[in-house]
Order: sequence, then structure tokens, then C-alpha cells
Amino acid sequence: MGATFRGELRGEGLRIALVVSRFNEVVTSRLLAGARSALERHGVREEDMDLAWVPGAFELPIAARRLAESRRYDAVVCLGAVIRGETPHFRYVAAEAARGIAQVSRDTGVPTIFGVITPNTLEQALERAGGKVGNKGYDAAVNAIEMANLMRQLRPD
Ligand code: INI
Repeated sequence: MGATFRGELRGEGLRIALVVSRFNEVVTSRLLAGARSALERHGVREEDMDLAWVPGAFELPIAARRLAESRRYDAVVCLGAVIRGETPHFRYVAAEAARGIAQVSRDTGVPTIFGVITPNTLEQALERAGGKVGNKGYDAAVNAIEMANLMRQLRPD
């Protein structure tokens, strides 16, 4: 067998951008708190975390792209909460956020993490934002650290 690559969960020296949706802010502020605590716990310095707020999850990709293209960050973490409710609007917002974020990641080569939750209710959203189902913002930030370190290892040169 040849080489095995695995991104370490060490954040020392990494620069991370966070993009957070204001829509459902009661949820997204908790996702953000989880993400910041994960970054801090893994050694990312406070001054190496930048934060951009966007109106809703639909706007996450455009801001993430600008940040990724700046080449100032090792990873970008996108956080949002699209709650299904009773409107078909949900489907469009969630799908475009997912597609857009994936596109930024692939186009720029800067790991751009999908930390958008898509629960059925506000109650379920809160469970995933520091409640009984953990904190998806925390998980997204850990994934960003892993991917940032993996991408360093997989550099073409
Ligand atoms: N944005 C969200 O982040 N979550 C939602 O649940 C949501 N819903 O349901 O409408 C939502 N809509 C706003 C959208 O993201 C855009 O900000 C808006 O359409 C302007 O482009």
C-alpha cells in the first residue's frame, strides 16, 4: 500500500473564516458559539478567526467564495439553519446553499464546510445547536480543521 493521508485535528497556525446566516439567529448564534469553541479548543488563535454575517443561508455561498478567493484562509465554515416549516421556500434555500457551498469548495480548493442544518422544526434546530443532539457548528469547525490539514498534505508540490 502507498501513502495514507489524514488531516490532523490540530488548529495551531490555521486561519479560518466563518460565514454565518442571520436568519434564525437564535439557532445560528449557537452554531457559531459551538464553532468558535471547537476552533479555540483545537488551538486556533482568536485573531485567526474572521467572521462574516449574511442575511440568510441563500447568501452563504457568495460570501464564502469571496473569502476563499482571498487566499487568506485555510478553510471557510458556513453556518445556517433552514427550517422546513410549511413553505416550499425551504427546499430552494437549502438546495442552493448546499450546491453553492460545494461549488465554492471545488472551484477554489479551499475547504468550505457545509454547517447548515435543515431540521423540520425550531425545536429540532435547537437540539442540533448545543442541545441533546450536539452542536453541528462545533462539528463543522472540527471538519474544517481536518480538511485544512489534509489539503496541506495533498498539495501538488
Ligand atoms: N434563510 C435561512 O437561512 N433559513 C430559512 O429557514 C429561510 N427560510 O425558510 O425562508 C431563509 N430564507 C431567506 C434566504 O436565505 C435569503 O436570505 C432570502 O431569500 C434573500 O435572498
